[in-house]
Amino acid sequence: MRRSHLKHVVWGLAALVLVTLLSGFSLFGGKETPGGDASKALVPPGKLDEYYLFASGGHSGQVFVYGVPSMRRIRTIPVFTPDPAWGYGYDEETKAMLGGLTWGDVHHPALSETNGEYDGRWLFVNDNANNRVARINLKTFYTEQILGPVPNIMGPHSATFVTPNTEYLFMGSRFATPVPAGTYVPIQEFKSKYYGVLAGVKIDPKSGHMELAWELLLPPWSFDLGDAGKKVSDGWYFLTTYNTEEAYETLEVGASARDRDFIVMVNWKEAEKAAAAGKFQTIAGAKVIDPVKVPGIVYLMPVAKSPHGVDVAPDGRHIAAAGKLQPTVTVYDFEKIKSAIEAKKFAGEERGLPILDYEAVRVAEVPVGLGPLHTQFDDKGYAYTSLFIDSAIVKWKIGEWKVIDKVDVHYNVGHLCAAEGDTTSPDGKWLVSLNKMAKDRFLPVGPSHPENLQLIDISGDKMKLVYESPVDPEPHYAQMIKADKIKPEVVFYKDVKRPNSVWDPKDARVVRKGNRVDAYIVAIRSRFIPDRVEVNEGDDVYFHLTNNDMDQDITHGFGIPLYNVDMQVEPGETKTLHVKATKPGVYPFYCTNFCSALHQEMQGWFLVKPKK
Ligand code: CUK
Ligand code: CUA
Repeated sequence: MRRSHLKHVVWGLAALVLVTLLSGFSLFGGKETPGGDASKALVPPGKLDEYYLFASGGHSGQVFVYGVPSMRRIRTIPVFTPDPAWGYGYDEETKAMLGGLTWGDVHHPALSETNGEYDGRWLFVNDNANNRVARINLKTFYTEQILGPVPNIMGPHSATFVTPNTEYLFMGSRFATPVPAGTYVPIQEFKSKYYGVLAGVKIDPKSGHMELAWELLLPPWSFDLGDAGKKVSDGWYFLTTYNTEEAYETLEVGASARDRDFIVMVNWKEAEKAAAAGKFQTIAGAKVIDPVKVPGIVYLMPVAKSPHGVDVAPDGRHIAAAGKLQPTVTVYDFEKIKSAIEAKKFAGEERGLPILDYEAVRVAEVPVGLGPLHTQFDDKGYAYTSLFIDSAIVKWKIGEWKVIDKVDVHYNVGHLCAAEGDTTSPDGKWLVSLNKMAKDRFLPVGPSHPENLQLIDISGDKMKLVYESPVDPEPHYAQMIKADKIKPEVVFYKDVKRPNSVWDPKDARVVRKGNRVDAYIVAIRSRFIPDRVEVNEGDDVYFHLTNNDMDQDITHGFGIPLYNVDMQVEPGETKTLHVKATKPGVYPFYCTNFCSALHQEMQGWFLVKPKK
């Protein structure tokens, strides 16, 4: 056996052992579980929390909103999944936004930023399943836009991490596929005809509107996590990769064979210029740039095999890549990266993309422990890294590169989230550990346990576990923003020009045009006006409901039994619900959201006359 072969076998075996460890949750259960100092999390009734925590809901397709430090769950925001509690996906507007898809896989929420600080305007999230991103308006906590499915990209896991002035968010593909999506190419041609893609999504600074600007055609690697540069590294985007082996079978071994993968660095300002200069081919309507043909956009930095998180420190200068299969965090210095690029200090290339010399750009390999995944930062120059296998969080200092504190979490932490943690000035104070397993921490609810959000006080020298909160599947990442930065609306704007609104009961009406019936209905405690809509079997019926109770928290619902519809209309809002009157009979429509002492009386009749 040739030596290089032997080396591969050894690495393959080592990888297999690590992979087994990674998936061996049960090996690490049952450790002593000290309680926390819950008094620090106490927010007395009637008092408000200091921070909002926005946690992704994973394959629930939702976003969960918590208050910190109480860890009280305040709201669930439906994004990619219909939710009758909000009528989301039932009324015409949100139904169109979902485009027939009924789930999504939300991994990484990103708060909008101005000058590298959260500005409290929007929250962006990705859908790893259906190649989409969404924007939530933090004035209303409504999902306002869903962009996608974005062409050519498959599984945008490494999204949504916004740039310091919310110019862009990026979607990097986790799954290499032929392009455009929908193209069939035999899997044996994976290396030559499958691609990874990074999409640059431009965000309108005023409206937050997202638009696909350009894409980069990349090798068939898996792009895992990303982070935007800031301060000195502003203008760059960093991505971790795995499977630079380009394996397409038994990935758990095949994608872990090499001892090095890459951090991919993208100069998005150069990509923007290339798109403007027409240096692209159009694929499925997208401007696709080949970075091999347009140098200066993409560089590679060697990193220990199969890294997971990549996180840019508040100084913008230090970039931390967590090892996943190696017990270290590799830290790069952007000043060195810049010099290396300027001096063209390359250590060869891979697939035509220049590789920076590892020794020239790396400043430290911090020995942190087993299964490092993600890193967050505080206000004092400390970094906090989650250790999935060790079920712990370690604290280390930038510049000293050694662990100075460690706290157990319960159990198997994925991401962690520090107060204002992705900004240029984190707050310190609080850290939330997003644990994948809860096992013995809560009353059992069957074979599956909830996930566990654990609150850790990071204000002192020692990290202290304070509190914990169960959560439904499945937060991957979260961001925590100072509560006073968000100023939600009290009621919706009473827009008298809105075409389908009716503000005066005397304008309420039912209008027929052929087979189409439009019912313009006013909801006001505790009536629907009109309260009778009579149609013929087969009609297309549009219920336009305006909530004229301009009083906060007075929501009216509108549900029709057996027609499988429910919408929710907030004060000042008008929404439209369509039903095809396929079932003859008498169907009471009723208010589904408790609104007054006479809520039960808030009812009307949907009368469907049978065809003769
Ligand atoms: S993550 Cu998506 S697999 Cu570590 Cu950002 Cu959980
Ligand atoms: Cu309106 Cu209940």
